[in-house]
Amino acid sequence: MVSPPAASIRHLQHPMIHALADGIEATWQTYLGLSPYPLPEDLGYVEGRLEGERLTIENHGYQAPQFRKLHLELARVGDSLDILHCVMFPRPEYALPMFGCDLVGGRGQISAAIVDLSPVTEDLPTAYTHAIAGLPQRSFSQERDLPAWGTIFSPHCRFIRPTSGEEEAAFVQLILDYLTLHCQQAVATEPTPAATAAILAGQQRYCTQQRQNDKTRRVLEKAFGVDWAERYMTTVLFDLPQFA
Ligand code: BLA
Repeated sequence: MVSPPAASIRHLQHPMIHALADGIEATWQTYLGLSPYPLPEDLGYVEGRLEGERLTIENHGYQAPQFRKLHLELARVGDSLDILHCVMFPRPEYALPMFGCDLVGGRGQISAAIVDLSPVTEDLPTAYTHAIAGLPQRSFSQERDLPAWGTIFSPHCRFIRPTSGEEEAAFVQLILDYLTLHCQQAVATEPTPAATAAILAGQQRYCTQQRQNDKTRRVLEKAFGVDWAERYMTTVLFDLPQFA
């Protein structure tokens, strides 16, 4: 068991972000054997300034037998921008997709809510597509288009702008459904060491594409500078194992 920190910026964030952060951690605790993941020492909790506003970043890192790194990041720019970012990096002996989600919003409105189980080798395992097909159908009034770098995402990727508290709650549930089935599949998966090189290449491709998200990069560059943003994106947000 890993206890949540006593104080967390989620208490100040948009309620959708607070609810999802709690739900992600509860799901991890329920299904996975967690231990702490050491983040680069100076990057666990970070404060900077973005156009006169304070940018606060709070990182939570865990690992599990099937996962090299479970990363939940909460960030807040003044009172105007709230962010939740979560990526689960499987150990490279496990042929598992990448779970990723991002919530971005400000001033009471979430503008971007995205979740995917992204394949790293060919298509998603059939057990995943069956499990996803069994989930409740959910529709949202504002679907958003993926950016050009989003070639890594699966056909099951959902990207919306929620338009009501009901849609916010439904999207949190959709994300937790994807997360739950991923944890259930992962603990039932045997490692395949022979596939390690192909899996690592797929994770590398995922990270290369994600690092092209200029919207994320711009927020980090404005607050911390170009070099810091590059280091943060390559060592904390989208890193690979040291031996890769
Ligand atoms: C969009 N991400 C954004 C936006 C901002 C950030 C400001 C624009 C919001 C909007 O278009 O409404 C910022 N996101 C951040 C920052 C961090 C962050 C600063 O996570 C971390 C410090 N992004 C991810 C992951 C996915 C992802 C894991 O980190 C998907 C699995 C997707 N974010 C994503 C996408 C967009 C986005 C697809 C829209 C990009 C676009 O429309 O160009």
